Amino acid sequence: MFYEFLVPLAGDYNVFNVFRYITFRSMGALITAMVIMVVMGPRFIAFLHNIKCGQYILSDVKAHAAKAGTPTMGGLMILLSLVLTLLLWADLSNKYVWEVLLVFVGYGLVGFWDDITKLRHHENKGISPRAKMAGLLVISFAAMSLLYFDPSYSTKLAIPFAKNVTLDLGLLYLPFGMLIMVSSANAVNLTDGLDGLAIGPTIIAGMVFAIFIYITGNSRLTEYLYLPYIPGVGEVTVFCAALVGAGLGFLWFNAYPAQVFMGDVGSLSLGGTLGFLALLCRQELLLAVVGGLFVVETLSVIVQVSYFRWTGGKRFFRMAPLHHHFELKGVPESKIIIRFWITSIILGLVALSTIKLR
Ligand code: 57M
Repeated sequence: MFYEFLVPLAGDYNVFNVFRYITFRSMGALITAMVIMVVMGPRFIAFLHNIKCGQYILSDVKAHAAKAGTPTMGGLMILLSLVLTLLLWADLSNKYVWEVLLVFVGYGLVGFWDDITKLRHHENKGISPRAKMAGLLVISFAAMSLLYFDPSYSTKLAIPFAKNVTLDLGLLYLPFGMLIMVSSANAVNLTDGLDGLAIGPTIIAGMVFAIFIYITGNSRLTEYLYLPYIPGVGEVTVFCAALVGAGLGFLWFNAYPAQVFMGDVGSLSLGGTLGFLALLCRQELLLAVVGGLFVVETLSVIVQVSYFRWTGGKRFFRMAPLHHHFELKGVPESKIIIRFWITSIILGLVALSTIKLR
């Protein structure tokens, strides 16, 4: 909105020229999203309490019993603050802004449907896995079709650390992209089991993608850095910045001991969107590094389930996903969270180091 209303005034008042710059609007978006969250948070959490959105706690990990009744569906706040911020700061004529919103809101609605169903049943039983997957696939298909038929996009995968090596997937790029989005959403969902554990790495990934996306939309930088140039995609930096701001604002309340959980409405929307951001800046494989922590958590479940089947009932970890293993070993929750964040920061830096290393 600022872009549409204030940039035309730049001819008469030079000062409004700053609203042209993606960097300026991104900073504005980050601060706006964070302020909306911090101001709205206490009222929204009280509202969730009032409408009895308390989390049902499974009894497997004893330390979690004290968390019973903590309101969930805090992801709705992230959704609201991000959409409002984008309407204020983004160039609304940019198609990529609407595409990323489609994934973010679409995945959020599927998560919301699951959360509401769990609350209605007063236990942890949400919609069927099949219905959930169908919802996520429909949205992923719509988003991937938009990319696939976009002349600015190619179906060639960039290989991290390699300058001239690409892998052309052709029509397979469509299901590949859908797989990336759905896996990323599920990986963030699995990780969301300790206070601040999912939102911390999401904020870091948001920062890393803000940099990659800004570069991808800038012809001079892409030429210098041998990265793919996609005109117009740079505007999504404003979305990434709003994501970081809303994430920080959510962490304000989700930090240990949490006053609110994000629910599936938060974990699915954030996870699916991280996958789509990787597709938008053509760094699909690098997502495994940026979101390395989510990958490790998911792998721990795969190892646990496979080992259990293979050995006829033995466990590899005390419990999966990995954070539960450390909890059951007696590591305090806040220590696990901060160590996982440290790991994420290092992985984010490794991902950034690939910018020049190609
Ligand atoms: C979501 N949800 C949390 C909260 C959050 C296949 C299997 C590995 C699936 C997995 C699973 O169900 N994962 C999905 C995990 C839950 O959090 C809610 O869910 C939302 C995210 N979807 O926003 O609303 C609990 O997590 C805790 N929490 C916090 N702070 C937060 O900020 O403390 C969440 C957010 C909350 C709260 O206690 O109630 C969850 O863990 O349920 N299943 C598991 O993760 C289970 N693992 C398991 O069964 N492992 C087995 C096999 C299958 C691999 C094994 O190791 O043998 C664990 N789930 C629970 N307890 N609750 C087991 C221990």
